[in-house]
Amino acid sequence: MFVDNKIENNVGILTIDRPKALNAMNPDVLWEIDQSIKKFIEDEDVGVIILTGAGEKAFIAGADIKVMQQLDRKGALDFGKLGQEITMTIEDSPKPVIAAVNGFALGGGCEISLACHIRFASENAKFAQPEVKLGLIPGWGGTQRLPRIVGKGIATELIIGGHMIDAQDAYRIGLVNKVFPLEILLEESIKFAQVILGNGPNSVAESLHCINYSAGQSLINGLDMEVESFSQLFETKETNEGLAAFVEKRKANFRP
Ligand code: DAK
Repeated sequence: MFVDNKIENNVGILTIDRPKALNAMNPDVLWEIDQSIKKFIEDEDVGVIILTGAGEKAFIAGADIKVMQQLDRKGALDFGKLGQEITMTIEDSPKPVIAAVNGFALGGGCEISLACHIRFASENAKFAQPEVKLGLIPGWGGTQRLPRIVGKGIATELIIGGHMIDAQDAYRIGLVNKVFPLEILLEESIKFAQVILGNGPNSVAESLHCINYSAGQSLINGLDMEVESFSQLFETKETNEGLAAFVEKRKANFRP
């Protein structure tokens, strides 16, 4: 087993644990991540998912280079599709997924973090899309998601330079939301997860949906999607509860 899953107070914590290869992803690791994320999405006890790496050195040091060395074109296509499917499952998750990046997030590891809705990093975290150094290109969405997050110019520099940046630089360019000392990274990620859990689950899911799918849409189409999501919420108990709680001067109870 390369992935450890636990649920603490409605937060599903998925820890990638393959220390001898700095949590690099071989097909087994990828498959376990895929299954674990899907289970957390289906589990009613889970409202927010945190993805992190075991140990103090790596979040995920990328796809397993030794495995990639054995791939032919067909194998690369299958491996690439599995990775892309996982990043889509994460990005499309109606439950927020937080990457708690606790060390190296390289190549496919950086791409997994890019698919998460929020990235928190430890002070020792390092990010790179180093594929060009291996004669590759990012293949799990790096060329698509990185420019959307940090802008085309910076993303291009990172992808064709292949160099590593530290957590502070990642923060400066907007790649990570916050930086914490390693010892409190998970604790702070859980704290933010608890903030989200206090909010309406449907409102959170609809927000994620609108934010994700506004990219590439015209403003008019994006606004149409937003107003549709907004109005749908008026058929839910959650919205009744949220509005009533304000009027009655009490805290909303979205998860009775
Ligand atoms: N794969 C396999 N093993 C890895 C690994 C990786 N990505 N990263 C580290 N390891 C292993 C090392 O080989 C070493 O194992 P032993 O030699 O002891 O057996 C062990 O982890 C410890 O690593 P080091 O001894 O190198 O540790 P250092 O502290 O000296 O250096 C490092 C840490 C992270 C700087 C270094 O290990 C490193 O540069 N690792 C490679 C990082 C990298 O280039 N990652 C990106 C991989 S490319 C696709 C789509 C996407 C992708 C692929 C295909 N398709 C569409 C088909 C994704 C591509 C990538 O992710």
